[in-house]
Amino acid sequence: MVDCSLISLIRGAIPPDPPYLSLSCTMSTDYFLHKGINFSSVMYSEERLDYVENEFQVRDDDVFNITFPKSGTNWMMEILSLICRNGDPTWCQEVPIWERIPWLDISGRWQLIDKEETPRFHSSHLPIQLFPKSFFTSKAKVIYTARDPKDVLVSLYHFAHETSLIKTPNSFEEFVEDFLQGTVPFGSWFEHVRGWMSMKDKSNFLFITYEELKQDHRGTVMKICKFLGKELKNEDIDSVVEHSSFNIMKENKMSNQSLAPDYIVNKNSFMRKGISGDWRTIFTKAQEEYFNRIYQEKMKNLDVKCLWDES
Ligand code: PPS
Repeated sequence: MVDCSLISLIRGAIPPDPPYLSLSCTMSTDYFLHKGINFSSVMYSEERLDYVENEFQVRDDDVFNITFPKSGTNWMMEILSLICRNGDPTWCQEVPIWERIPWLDISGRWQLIDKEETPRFHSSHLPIQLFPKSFFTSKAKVIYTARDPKDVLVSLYHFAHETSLIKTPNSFEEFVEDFLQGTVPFGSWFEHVRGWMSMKDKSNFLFITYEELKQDHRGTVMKICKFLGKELKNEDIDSVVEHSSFNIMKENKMSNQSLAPDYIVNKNSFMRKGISGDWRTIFTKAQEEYFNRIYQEKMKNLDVKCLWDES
């Protein structure tokens, strides 16, 4: 059973500044290559990535919220925060999202994670091959959220114009190529999903899609509760669903990233549209066919059907 009261007490004692503030305030977008994958030097470092992979000690009752960027990470962070508190939104209204379910892989303020009492919740965009080695002999749980890659691409493309974490693309066409080649931060979406899906039959792994959350928000929240061994009353589940809705998160300054510095994300641009299928507004027919061809090639033999495969 998950009980997060201790975490919040401990976290409550820590000032709610974003992890980014402890980093150098540079606006330039630089990547460094770590084991063949691009990372933004604005918030990531070789030291931290090496530490996370080789030294970070995963505990059996840790829970990891893992995604490729722009797949619904913050949405899941909000859902998990609310589940922890039996649907009570106070924590979400008073503590920034990055303090509640902190990032494992980001440099700065990570001591917060290392010193916390259990159970600990972490967020991460890491591909499986860079994940802590100690995870693979633990019983820690992973919730992996995936999203239609064409929507991920479009969300990332817009985000790239609002942040110094991603190089601003010269054109959408160029960005499609970067995404398909896996030269965007965190590498190839295909490798990321394929890598994590190798865990799909394990009992400590839950695969969720953004589309599933959109289609059946309540049912998916219940599925997450079951996976975590957390029993919530009907009205508590209603509250989780209500307070993790797009509109409420968009208005909540603790959740909408408006407290983050502009070089991380321009004000009020993070909660952009929150819909499925936005790719249709920007992909040309030729780009769609090209993308689908590569998708089929790269995802063949993967025994998983997602809602977006039906569209
Ligand atoms: S990040 O920067 O990688 O951590 O971004 P991430 O949180 O993974 O994804 C951001 C996209 O998720 C949308 N979002 C939501 N959609 C629906 N409901 C809720 N509650 C919600 N919260 C965040 C957010 O708007 C981004 O998608 P786009 O398509 O850009 O709107």
